[in-house]
Amino acid sequence: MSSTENMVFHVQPGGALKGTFRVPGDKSISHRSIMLGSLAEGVTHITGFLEGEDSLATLKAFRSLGVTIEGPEQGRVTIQGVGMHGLKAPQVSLDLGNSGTSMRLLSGLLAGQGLEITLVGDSSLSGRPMRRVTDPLSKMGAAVETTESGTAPLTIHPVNALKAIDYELPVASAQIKSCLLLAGLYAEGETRVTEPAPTRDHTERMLRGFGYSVQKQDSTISLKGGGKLTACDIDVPADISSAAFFLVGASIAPDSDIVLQHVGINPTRDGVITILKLMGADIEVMHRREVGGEPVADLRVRSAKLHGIDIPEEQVPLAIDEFPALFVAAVCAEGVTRLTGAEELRVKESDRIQVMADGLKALGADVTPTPDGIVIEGGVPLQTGRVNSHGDHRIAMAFAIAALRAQGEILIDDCSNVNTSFPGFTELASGAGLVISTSVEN
Ligand code: SPQ
Repeated sequence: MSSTENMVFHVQPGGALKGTFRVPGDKSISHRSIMLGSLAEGVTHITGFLEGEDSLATLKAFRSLGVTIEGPEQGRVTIQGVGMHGLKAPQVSLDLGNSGTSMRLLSGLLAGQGLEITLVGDSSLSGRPMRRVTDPLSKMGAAVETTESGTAPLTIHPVNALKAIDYELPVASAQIKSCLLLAGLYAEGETRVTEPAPTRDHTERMLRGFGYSVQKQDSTISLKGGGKLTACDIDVPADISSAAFFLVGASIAPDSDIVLQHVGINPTRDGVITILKLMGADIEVMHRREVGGEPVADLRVRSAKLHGIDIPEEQVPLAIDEFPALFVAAVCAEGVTRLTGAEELRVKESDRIQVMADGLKALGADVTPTPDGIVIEGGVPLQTGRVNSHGDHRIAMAFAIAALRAQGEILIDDCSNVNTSFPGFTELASGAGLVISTSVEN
């Protein structure tokens, strides 16, 4: 498909979700597995790797940096680690597509390599704020250049050495934290990062899995530079952010009953379960286990009568990517749902507050965006209509599941980026009971 073509989802109203299935691998963990496997000594074997465009962009970037990577084949990837200092200068710019995680984490990981490297992205990624990483990196002695407006392309210039810093994150962001910890691997001294609220901790967990010592005291995470990573095997669980569409879909569609297998339920990612349960959802967490340092479970979800809530602010970073789906749950709930403290949603792949509010209004819902959240008056039936996802994968999938409770067909424009995080979404959703088809318009 060319970038000028429009992939449209056509979703028929109603239906129920049924069955037992596994959604694709966790995007955040897949990115990190390639990054740390590449820098490790020895061979890393990954299973359950997400074969989506975002994690593939990270994989291709490391190939361009001289790492031999086999796969992915049915989620299996083998990395011949080059060690902490084995990366080579790429011949071309590294194209990270739509992936904020790739760009922000790589800017830190590459800042101390002594190589000249340019990172580029698509139009959405080129509009997202990058000074949040380049400012603290420059305090470490890195030379990472942005455009005048603080966006990509980013050019990383070689520097002699990085020095550790003690940094308080101005926003709760796992990408800034991870960027600085990865730069800290190459810094002299102890890098310390303090978070205003807990954010996903996959980088810390995986560094420990590769044998690197990472300390955590209260809200401060620290590590010393100059160590090494030792290859290991990684089993990537199913992505709770992809599971979220089915958690919401099965909750709102009458007569639904599904089991989502092997879902990562890391406590820094499980806000969607907490919030849906507060709204009255029927979610059973079964067979809890730990796989490679990450908690995993099967989730049984049955339809339930949801009610509106004030979403606790401490849950916001723990559910940050699940709000497009949660807004759909709130529209189908009785009463008012209020979200506050979520201004970060405005700087994702799209402005997720505005784009969701525009689309939900077009479908007849009663929603009012606010600077840091939204107020949703639930219980107003969704009508037929056409909405625009603005190339944001999570918006496209949220509107697709909204059709389960709509009174007519929903058409969704600009859906090709669903492949960034959830390849095979339409097939899997159809198998579960959503009546969805696609067309391509010029
Ligand atoms: O990678 P990208 O584009 O930033 O992806 C998103 C998503 O919805 O898939 C955000 F738009 O997830 C981020 C998430 O919001 C992935 C992530 C990570 O893997 O560290 C952390 C979060 O971002 P942030 O800015 O809050 O740190």
